Amino acid sequence: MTGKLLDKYKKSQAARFYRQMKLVREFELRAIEERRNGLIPGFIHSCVGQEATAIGACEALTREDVITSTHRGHGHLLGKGGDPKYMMAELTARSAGYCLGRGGSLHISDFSIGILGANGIVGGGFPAAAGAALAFTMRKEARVSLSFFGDGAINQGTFHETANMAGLWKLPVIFFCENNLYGEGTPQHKQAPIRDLAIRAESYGFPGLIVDGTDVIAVYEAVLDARERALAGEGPTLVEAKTYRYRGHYEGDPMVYRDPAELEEWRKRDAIDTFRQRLLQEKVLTDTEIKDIDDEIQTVLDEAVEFSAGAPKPVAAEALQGVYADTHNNKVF
Ligand SMILES: Cc1ncc(C[n+]2csc(CCOP(=O)(O)OP(=O)(O)O)c2C)c(N)n1
Ligand SMILES: [Mg+2]
Repeated sequence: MTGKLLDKYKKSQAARFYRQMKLVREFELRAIEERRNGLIPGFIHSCVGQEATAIGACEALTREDVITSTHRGHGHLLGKGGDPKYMMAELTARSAGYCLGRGGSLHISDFSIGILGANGIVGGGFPAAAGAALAFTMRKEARVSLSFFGDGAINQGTFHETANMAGLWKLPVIFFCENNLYGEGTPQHKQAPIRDLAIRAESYGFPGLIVDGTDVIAVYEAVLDARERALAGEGPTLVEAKTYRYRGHYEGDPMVYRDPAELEEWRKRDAIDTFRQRLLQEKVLTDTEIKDIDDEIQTVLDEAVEFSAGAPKPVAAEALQGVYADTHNNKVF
């Protein structure tokens, strides 16, 4: 974006971009710490470094729009309005969590705010996102669905089948690729014969564009445009955000497959640091106002951890409850 933030955005919106990105970063760092402390069992795939993609995209959506997320989904879920308290409770396997403590990090959903689910299956979100978009079209509702996925997932058959149908039927769906250059330990150039994944959109009859995934405003504006296209009946857009994960594929990953210098290069463009600098330089926020936001986030996370640590664990006798869902009657058994 050229020009100054306040030429286009209210102070409250500019502050919100910062607050939301910082919430994601701090949520991840706290989850990593609590995992080390033994409070969180199981895997965590953190999105530290990718905050601008999650927040830029989600800020462009309304509460009624829906998302599908991934195994690296905490940022998407927080961005769409997920409650850190119930997310942390789910990560800590407590019955107060989003999935009653039975799903963990990879299975958080909240239909009431349009989170159709994180997903442990790479490429699993595409068909659900298109299905939701088809429902919106049939019901004539002005809503869109956005599917988050990685550079690895775009090579799955589900992407190609869904993109073809969504392109053909001009569904209001946004395919949002977080190209963080790796799928587990495999560099992107060893997974696909092209660097710019956005070009794949052309073969399905819709536009593909590339954005700087470290620039929250660039991401926001790209998704806003894609949303307008979708609502105008012009069909899907593929947005490829170039980004980078700072930590391993999962917590504990020895990361032998990448050069530490690469990480250092990306850190220099850190989305949160550069946006904070911009807020200060353009006098959108003062140091004190930024500190107040940072402090508020720590309070939110302290409360989330305290709530989770004090919450009961699921009991074995109830393990078979909630296994089947009757979505017509909104009941689980
Ligand atoms: C269908 C399927 N195949 C393989 C896996 C194992 N797996 C988990 S994450 C991952 C890599 C995904 O890479 P990418 O889509 O780039 O997402 P990122 O981890 O970089 O966010 C793989 C292969 C899986 N969970 N599901
Ligand atoms: Mg990746």
